[in-house]
Amino acid sequence: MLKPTHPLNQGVTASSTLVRALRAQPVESTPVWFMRQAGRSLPEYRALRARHEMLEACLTPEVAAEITMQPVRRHKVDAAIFFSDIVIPLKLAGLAVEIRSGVGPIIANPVRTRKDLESLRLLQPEELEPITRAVELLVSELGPTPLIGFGGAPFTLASYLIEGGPSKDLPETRKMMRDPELFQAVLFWCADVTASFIRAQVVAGASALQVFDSWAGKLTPEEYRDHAKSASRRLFAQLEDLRDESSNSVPRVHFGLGADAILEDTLEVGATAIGVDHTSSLSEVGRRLPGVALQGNLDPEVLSSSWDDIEHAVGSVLDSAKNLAGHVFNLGHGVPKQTDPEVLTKIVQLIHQGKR
Ligand code: 1CP
Repeated sequence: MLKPTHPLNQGVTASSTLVRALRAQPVESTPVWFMRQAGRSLPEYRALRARHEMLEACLTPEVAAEITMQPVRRHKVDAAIFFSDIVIPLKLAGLAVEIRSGVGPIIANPVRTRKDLESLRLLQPEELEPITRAVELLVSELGPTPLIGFGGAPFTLASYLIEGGPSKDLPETRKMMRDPELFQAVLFWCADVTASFIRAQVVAGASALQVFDSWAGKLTPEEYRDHAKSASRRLFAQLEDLRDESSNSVPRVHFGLGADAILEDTLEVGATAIGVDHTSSLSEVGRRLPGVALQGNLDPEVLSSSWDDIEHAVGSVLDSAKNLAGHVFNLGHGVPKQTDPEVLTKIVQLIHQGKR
C-alpha cells in the first residue's frame, strides 16, 4: 500500500495527462516525455556532472533530484523520469559496480557460476534510503507533474551482470542460457532486487513506473518465452499491489527495444501500458493490443533532421496514434546525446498545441 502522502493517492497527479493517458482515460492534450531526457544532451547536466561521478550523482539525493528536474524545467515535459540507472540495485546490493563515461556500467565480478550466484544477497530496506530520499525531494518540487519510477527488466539487467559490462552479442549470457536452471535463478534475483528498487520509488511518491527491457530484441520470441518471460512476470507480480486510494493500480509501462514480435508477451507479464519503439507502427500495435495505452515512438534519429522533417515525423506519430485507447508521446528509444535541446522543447510545444 502507498503512504497517504503519495501524490497519486492525494489526487495531485491522478488527474495529470500522463496518468490519465496511461490509464486509457480521455485527455485534453497528448502527454509527452522523452526516454533519457535527463542527462547527456543538456548543458546544465554536463555542468553538474563535471562535479559528480555518475554513481555519486545517482546516490546523492539532492544531485539526483536536481538532474531529474532539469528537463522538466527546460522542456516543460509532462513527466519526470527518476535520474538513476538500471544497475543501481546491483550497487546497492553490494556489488562492485562502476559507470564508466562513454562506456556504461562495468561489474567487477560478473556472475557466471552457481558459486557466484550464491554470493548475491537481496536488498535491505535501509539500503534504499538514497532512492527514497531523492524521490521525496522530487515529488514535493514537482507538484502536479508526475514522476516515473523505473528499473531494468531481469533479462536486460542480467546481461550486464553476466557479461560484466555492455556487450553487443551477449556471449556469456547466451552460454548461461544453456544451463536454464542457473540462468533462471540469476534472472529471478535481478527481478527481486529491481522490484525493491522500483517499489521504493513508487512508495516514496512516483506516480507511474516503467520497466526497460532494452535487450529483449536480442532474443528470438521463443528464447524470450523460454528464458526471460517468467522472470519479467516475477518482477511485475511484485508491483501489482501498488495502487492509489481508489484501488486503481499505479500505471506499469513495459518498454522493450526491438520487441515487436513479443509485444503481447510484454503485456501479458503484468504491464498495464506498452512502450513501443520506432520499428513498430502505433496503429498496428493498437489493433493487436486493443484497449491498451501505448507510449512512443518517434525515431530518435529524426531529431537531427531539419525542423520541417521533425514536424512531419511528429505529425505521423500523432496520426498513427489517433485511434489508440491512450497515447503518451515519446521517442522509440533514448535521446541521442548530440541532440539539440531546443528541438526537444519545440516538440513539446508542438504536441501541446495539438498541431499536426
Ligand atoms: O532520463 C534519463 O536519463 C533517466 C536516467 C537513466 C535511465 C532511465 C539512465 C542514466 N539510465 C537509464 C536506463 C538504462 N541504463 C538502460 C535502459 C534504457 C536504455 O536502453 O537506454 C540501460 C540499458 C542502461 C545501462 C547503461 N547505463 C548504459 C548503456 C550501455 C550499453 O550497453 O550500451 C549507459 C551508457 C549507462 C550509463 C548512464 N546511465 C544514465 C546516464 C545519463 C548514463 C551516462 C553516464 C555518462 O556516461 O555520463
